[in-house]
Amino acid sequence: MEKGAAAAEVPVPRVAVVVFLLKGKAVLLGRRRSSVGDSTFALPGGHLEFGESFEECAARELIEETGLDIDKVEFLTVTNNLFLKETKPSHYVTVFMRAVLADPHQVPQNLEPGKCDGWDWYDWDNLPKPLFWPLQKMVQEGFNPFPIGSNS
Ligand code: IPR
Ligand code: MG
Repeated sequence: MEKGAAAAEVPVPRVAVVVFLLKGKAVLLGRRRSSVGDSTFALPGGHLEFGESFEECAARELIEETGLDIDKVEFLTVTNNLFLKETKPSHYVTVFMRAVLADPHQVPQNLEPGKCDGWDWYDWDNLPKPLFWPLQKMVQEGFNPFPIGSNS
């Protein structure tokens, strides 16, 4: 096999940026339609593109997937996730950001209906099931995306 062809078949880790979009005590979640995490509730976000900052990626993904303009975008944490049993085995380094709506009156739209059943706000104390497992793991470990001192 040619060197180039062999290299093309080697799977590589990818970078994803996802966003805890906070509204009062709630976060925005949508049920995924994907070869990874299908039918589980997950945060908006997606693949980091060449040259992007995490903040730029977060803002672009939110516009593309929900039509929402976001503000106060901040880095929270990063996880290393292997999805080896999924339909499409993959490996993602996932960067978790938080943000708020630029205009609190905005309503999320489902702009990528092939990838998501729809977006809605869910109270942090009453999250839907099943959550996408990397998010579920964070919740189980006590992760809280809200700023310290907020009323969540
Ligand atoms: P896109 O870029 O399609 O929004 O990606 P995604 O939402 O499938 O996210 C990919 C990373 C996940 C699987 C952690
Ligand atoms: Mg996405």
